[in-house]
Amino acid sequence: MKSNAPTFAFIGKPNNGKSSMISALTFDDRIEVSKSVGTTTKALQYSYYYKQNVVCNFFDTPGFEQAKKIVAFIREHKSEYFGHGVLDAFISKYKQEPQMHKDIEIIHAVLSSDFIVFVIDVSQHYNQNVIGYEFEILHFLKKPVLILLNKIQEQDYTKEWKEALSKYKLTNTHPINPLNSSYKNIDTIYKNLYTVDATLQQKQFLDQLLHLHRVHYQEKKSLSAEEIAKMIVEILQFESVITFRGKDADETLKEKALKKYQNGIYTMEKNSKKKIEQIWGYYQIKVLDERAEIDAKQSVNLGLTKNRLALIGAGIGALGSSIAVAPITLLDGGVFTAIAATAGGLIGAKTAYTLGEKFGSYIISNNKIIHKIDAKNYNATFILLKRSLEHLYRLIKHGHANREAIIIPKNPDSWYFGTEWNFQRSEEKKIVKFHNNIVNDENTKQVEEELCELIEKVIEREIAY
Ligand SMILES: Nc1nc2c(ncn2[C@@H]2O[C@H](COP(=O)(O)OP(=O)(O)OP(=O)(O)O)[C@@H](O)[C@H]2O)c(=O)[nH]1
Ligand SMILES: [Mg+2]
Repeated sequence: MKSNAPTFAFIGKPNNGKSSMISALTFDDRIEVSKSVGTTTKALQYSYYYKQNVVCNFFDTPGFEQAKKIVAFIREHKSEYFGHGVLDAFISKYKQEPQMHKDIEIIHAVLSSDFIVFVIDVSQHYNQNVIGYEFEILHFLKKPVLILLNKIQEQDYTKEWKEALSKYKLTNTHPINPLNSSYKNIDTIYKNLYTVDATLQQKQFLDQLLHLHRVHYQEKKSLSAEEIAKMIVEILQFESVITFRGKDADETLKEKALKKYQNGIYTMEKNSKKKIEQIWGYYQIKVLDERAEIDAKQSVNLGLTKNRLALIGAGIGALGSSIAVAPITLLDGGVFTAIAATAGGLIGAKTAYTLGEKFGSYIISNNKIIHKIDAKNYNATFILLKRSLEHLYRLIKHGHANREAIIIPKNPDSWYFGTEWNFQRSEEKKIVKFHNNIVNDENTKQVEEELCELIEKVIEREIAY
């Protein structure tokens, strides 16, 4: 497949969105895109890989600078050569001249591609003097061309452009927006690529491209669900231990123990987020996570109320005194039930320990402070799940062509996954069952798989469509 993967050369005036298009199509933010004109300075090939195979190639190019000169050369010499030979002659003649290098690279890219994608900024008026020579080059090449009309949402001069294009028999035009990262939009762009005038054999590769891009997207959803489920299991099973000498643990030590537990959880979350960012091709765009710590506000917003938990049969009756620390009718994000220790005495709840207080519990036993999840804190799973889903939601909605930072606000009031209604009742039940099983170490593998399936469904329903 490698050598036969279809190759598309993206050409067009500077700043018209060529690199943005390739970035969106390859789901990769490592392609240079910027507001300034002339960002791409040489022709670069980006291969779209799926399972180590090249599915297709995209040539990103700068805009022609010497289009007029190229056209003059073609007009004067084309009768002396066969086919594209006149362009080879042009290259031979000018390859020593530094100011021609950019254009020669573009010619190389165009000649070695199966298809040409011409990106036009239709928020600008059509101007024959500015673009006419490019059209003439395209016309001369006689390669299958696809015209993508970009920035349509700014100003729309599509009509003028279409009229002008039709004079050069360039009629395969499609409006696009590389900044819209929805699956539907990207899939439409792939379907547009599919409309190029291709041979039977090329059509087979284009069929495959369309198919693989869809399979790939599906796979990213599954991988994300697996990663999130795995991370939650790890956190629910996580125990952090700190050993001390002497009779009792003092306050400083208790705080240290709690910090260790918190840091352990945050590290697991952070690593998981990083993996998800890579699954989705976010390597460079900054993710500004203002919600790093799990605090009371999040617990209240992301957890289920006591009534709702009771409604889905979470068996919260057993929580006892911890309910007393929960605000109003909300069962808090966590309960800090100090469990009677076999040795060393009992630690009272301290309001300063936010995470511990809302999330986990600890015991002191045999000169050890042991922190772990509170078995009855069902909301711990809801909180972790919603934090991960919010992160994924913000990544996917952002898109690769948009180079601004991705911001996850601290206050869950403005989160998509910040309401009570993100899950269906049956899903909430499954989440509670999952939590119960994991903390009691029962059917771990099976419930992890069930949670994974559930997450994938939520991703499909709420995020990636
Ligand atoms: N409003 C809007 N801006 C867009 C759209 N597509 C791209 N841009 C912006 O246009 C600017 C240029 O985009 P690039 O993708 O770097 O353009 P290019 O054609 O590769 O430019 P050069 O590399 O300079 O030739 C960036 O600031 C993009 O964010 C669009 O559909 N709408
Ligand atoms: Mg560019």
